Amino acid sequence: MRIPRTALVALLPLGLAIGLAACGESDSSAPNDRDDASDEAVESEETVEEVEYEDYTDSDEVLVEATDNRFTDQYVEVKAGTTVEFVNDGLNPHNVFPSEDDAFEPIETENFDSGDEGSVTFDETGEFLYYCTLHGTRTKGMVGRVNVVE
Ligand SMILES: [Cu+2]
Repeated sequence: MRIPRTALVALLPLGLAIGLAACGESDSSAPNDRDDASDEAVESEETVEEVEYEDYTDSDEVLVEATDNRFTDQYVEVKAGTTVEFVNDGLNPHNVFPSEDDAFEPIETENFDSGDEGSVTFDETGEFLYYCTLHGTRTKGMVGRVNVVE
């Protein structure tokens, strides 16, 4: 039985989500969630939609496949301390970057060509969004999430 985890996370200034290519832009105003309840996202923020996670909380190691151009399983729930292994089963190079800068150490393109593997260990709880910078934006396209629970 899996429990769908729902969480609204006010994540990114909208400009960042759209103007992704010019990364490195830093936070001029820290996001805060004072107005979560309203049905329209605050103009300057993007509300991240809820997703249903595959429950891997019984597994110590979880495999996520990158193919051309998606992650499978796209949404996984794991317990803190779990290592998520990413495998590039596609024909093209990909990468795995946190949507929120520095949330975890990225898997760089040069280390994630077809057939390559890379792993990320999630020690802290929380919802971690990630994406392939070659085939997605921080919130759309080739994206995925890891929800880390106790
Ligand atoms: Cu990709």
